[in-house]
Amino acid sequence: MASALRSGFSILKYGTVLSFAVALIAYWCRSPKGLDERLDTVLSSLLRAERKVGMSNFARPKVAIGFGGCVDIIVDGVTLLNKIGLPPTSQPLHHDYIENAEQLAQSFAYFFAPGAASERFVTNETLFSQLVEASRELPGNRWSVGGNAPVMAGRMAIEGCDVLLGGSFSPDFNDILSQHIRVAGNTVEEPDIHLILEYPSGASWGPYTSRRANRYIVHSDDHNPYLDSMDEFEKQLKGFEPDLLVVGGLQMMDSFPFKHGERQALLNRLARLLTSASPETGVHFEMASFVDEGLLGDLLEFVLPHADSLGMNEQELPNLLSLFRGSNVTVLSDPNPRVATVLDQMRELYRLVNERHQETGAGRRLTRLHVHTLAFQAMIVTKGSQWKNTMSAVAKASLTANRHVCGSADIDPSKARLIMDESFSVSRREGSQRIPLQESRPVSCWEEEDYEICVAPVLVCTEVYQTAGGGDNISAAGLVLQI
Ligand SMILES: *[C@@H]1O[C@H](CO)[C@@H](O)[C@H](O)[C@H]1NC(C)=O
Ligand SMILES: *[C@@H]1O[C@H](CO)[C@@H](O)[C@H](O)[C@H]1NC(C)=O
Ligand SMILES: CC(=O)N[C@H]1CO[C@H](CO)[C@@H](O)[C@@H]1O
Repeated sequence: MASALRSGFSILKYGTVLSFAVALIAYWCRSPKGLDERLDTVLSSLLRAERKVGMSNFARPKVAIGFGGCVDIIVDGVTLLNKIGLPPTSQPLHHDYIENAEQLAQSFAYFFAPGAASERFVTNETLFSQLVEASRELPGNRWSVGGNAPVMAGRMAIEGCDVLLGGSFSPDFNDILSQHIRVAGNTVEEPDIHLILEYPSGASWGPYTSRRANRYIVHSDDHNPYLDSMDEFEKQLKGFEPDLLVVGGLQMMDSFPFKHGERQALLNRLARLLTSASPETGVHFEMASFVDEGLLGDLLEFVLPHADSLGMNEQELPNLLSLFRGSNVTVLSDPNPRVATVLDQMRELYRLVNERHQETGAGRRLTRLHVHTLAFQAMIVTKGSQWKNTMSAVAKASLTANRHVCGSADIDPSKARLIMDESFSVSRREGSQRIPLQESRPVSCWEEEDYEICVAPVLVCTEVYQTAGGGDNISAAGLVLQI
């Protein structure tokens, strides 16, 4: 595995060549004339908003991030399925986990057509090894450091933070991490591998055409589900005194065949760790693609109550909300929701989480909720809470979405388009106010009840380099300006 890893990282260098190749197959969409100017203004205004708050040059904020990490192999999803000779299924179907090739085809088809992000555990190791082998041989594959925690850690380090990263990595993995990242965890010989099946908007697989660019992820982890870096992380956390503690990567526990009581025991320990965090340390939990109701129940009990801040995408928001309402998980939601719909869901989630907090009197109050979607970024921040610079943070999150997906720190307006409408309604309730999208002031912020809401349009990247890891980069970028 280690030698493969090395050759894999040499492939990383060809990333630019590759992004060009990916660009060619990506769905090409130029803004009609007239909109170009509007886009330029939105871009320069977002950049101005981002620059408004610089990071202090004196003290680097300290951020502790757990858990886990992996090696990502990124391939074109349809090319991979064709390579292993998996024919398109006639029956798109949701499966909580994947036991065989047919279920893989059904599950992929289910998310591919709407273009919804998804991540599934593969119980069949033979199948998973076959997929990994096939991906290795696929021309144009890329390898990179993956997992929510390392990606967020990387982004935070680039943005000027000192990071304590809880995860167990192989020695060559440690070598390529930023000098501003200190690892707390065990050394493992064979890192867990995640297979990222990317697809551009308009890609087709048999009868299915994807409505937007996204990815379908499969993994068969041995280390990550056990949060095996937690001990070491907890030890080092004491002396580190972070400004922010971030928890992510818990979806690796989803549908994993734990022994009875094992998962609860792990999450109970995590809850104790979170409880022991100083009140001055903000706690952020990054949601993910969860379908395991047992695990979700545990998260609501052991993790959510200890977070001041939550980050999630347009799939994860309705899922979490549904659980709070006492209903089942929602496996698939609209991948292109309207602003009003998302804001209503955010208000309700914010209210329900804080009502529960009041009832139980335990844990922390939720004071920050960040939702990233393809078309826009939205954030709720409680007035008078510790989170600063909400407007700039939302602008930065929006810019990061383009930078990540296009794979370039410099934003090229010819590779971007605005898909948010020219104005949006603040709620689906009748008679709600409409807010125009002003090019020269693209981030709209206003106050309601005890919180502020900010919404920023995303300059949606039209030449997709990579969607996987987007949420992590975006969430981390937003947080950096707020601590
Ligand atoms: C696991 O996958 C292999 C390879 O696709 C297949 O031959 C086998 O039947 C699968 N096992 C189960 C239990 O489905
Ligand atoms: C919710 O899940 C349960 C158990 O999986 C199932 O029996 C029930 O039909 C589901 N309800 C809805 C509304 O989907
Ligand atoms: C594609 C992209 O820009 N992703 C970035 C996400 O953040 C990591 C740091 O963890 C960068 O290395 C990636 O370039």
